[in-house]
Amino acid sequence: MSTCTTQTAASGRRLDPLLLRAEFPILEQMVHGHPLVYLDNAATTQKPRTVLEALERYYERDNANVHRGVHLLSQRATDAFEAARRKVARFVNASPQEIVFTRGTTEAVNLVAQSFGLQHVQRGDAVLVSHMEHHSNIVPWQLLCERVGAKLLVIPIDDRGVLELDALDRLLSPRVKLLGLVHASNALGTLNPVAEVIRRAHAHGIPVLLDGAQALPHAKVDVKALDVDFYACSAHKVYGPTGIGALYAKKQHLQAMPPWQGGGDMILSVSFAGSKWNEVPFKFEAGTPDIAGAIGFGAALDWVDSVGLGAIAAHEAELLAYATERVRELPHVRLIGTAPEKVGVLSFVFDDVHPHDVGTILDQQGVAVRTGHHCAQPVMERYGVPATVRASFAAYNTRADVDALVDGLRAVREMFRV
Ligand code: 7TS
Repeated sequence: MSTCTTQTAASGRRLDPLLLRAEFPILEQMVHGHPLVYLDNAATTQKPRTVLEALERYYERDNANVHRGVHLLSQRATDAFEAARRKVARFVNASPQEIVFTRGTTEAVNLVAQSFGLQHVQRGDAVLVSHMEHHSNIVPWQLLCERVGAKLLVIPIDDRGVLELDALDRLLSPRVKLLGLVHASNALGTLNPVAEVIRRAHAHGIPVLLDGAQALPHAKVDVKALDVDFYACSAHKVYGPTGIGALYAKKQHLQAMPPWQGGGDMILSVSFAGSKWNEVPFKFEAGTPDIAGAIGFGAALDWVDSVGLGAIAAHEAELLAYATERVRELPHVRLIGTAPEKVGVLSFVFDDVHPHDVGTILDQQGVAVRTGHHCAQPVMERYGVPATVRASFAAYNTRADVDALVDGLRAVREMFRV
């Protein structure tokens, strides 16, 4: 591993996945008569008891609207909500004013496209993304480009799923007004050399947005060291609740950007002659936010801190290496995504069995994997497949989970033997 600030950090601590499992009530259940083996963590992770308790405690004791009441419950709700913002900020080394709560990564990217994008991208300009983006870092830019008459340019990837940096250099030009890049690919697992990409883009004065949905749970993110302009993430991929996430943006960007949604909380004053915007980050948080969700997000980051991100990353790297080796041994299997730097995502296809059939047979054995295009259809098109089977790992997975996956895949092979 390199010493890059965003690489999976080496850690002296080791985690015990069996101890951690006990903190996740959902993992105790049986599925189709088998103990649940949950390997769909890139879609969403399960939630530890501390997160579930934080949600329950909020609704049982503190529920009230934030930023507006003088009464005690409203003050407690506001304090907890703002404490969660400070936790998110600390987790990525930002200041709390630079953290906007959103519904998740998707909404964070849309916010940047519709506010910063509309302000900076004009007819004849370009937005640059990579060939390994999730749809949520493609479609918002397509909508913007169609609206203003700009072009979407694409950085190619090689057969392993590694970003082609030489091609990036050729694509960087004064026309490009923003570069959007996935930090870790959900379909391939590739962990991109984001510090280097940001350095090259900034040398041309081009701001960079990173889609951190898959990186935040696995790699140390330091927005200051990266000097990244925008960082989008979702709580539910990092052991937190669904429907909440965050956008980090440099303060000077947030201050210069126009609001993208209007309503309560985002204003200082309103009159029919005109309105004045609230200070950042509230300017971008119109309406009652997902207060419980934000508090749950904070609790999830506390949980990750208590286990240690470095220990989680090291554990997942071990599982990925073991799973890669075992799945490779199976006949007629092709791995999709073999980059040297990866997070815990193993995508593959069988030559002769459709991924959906594989997924259905695995489910019958209690093994939950994702099959499909993973909202990354350009990646599927790049490898000439309609879909892949994807196993993705989290802190609570074990080698026994990988063995159950491989046993299930052997059963698939048996069934489809010709
Ligand atoms: N970006 C990446 C890289 C993702 O993996 C996802 C979700 C998103 C953005 C969108 O996140 P959201 O929280 O706003 O929905 N990825 C997946 C997946 O791989 N399977 O289900 C959702």
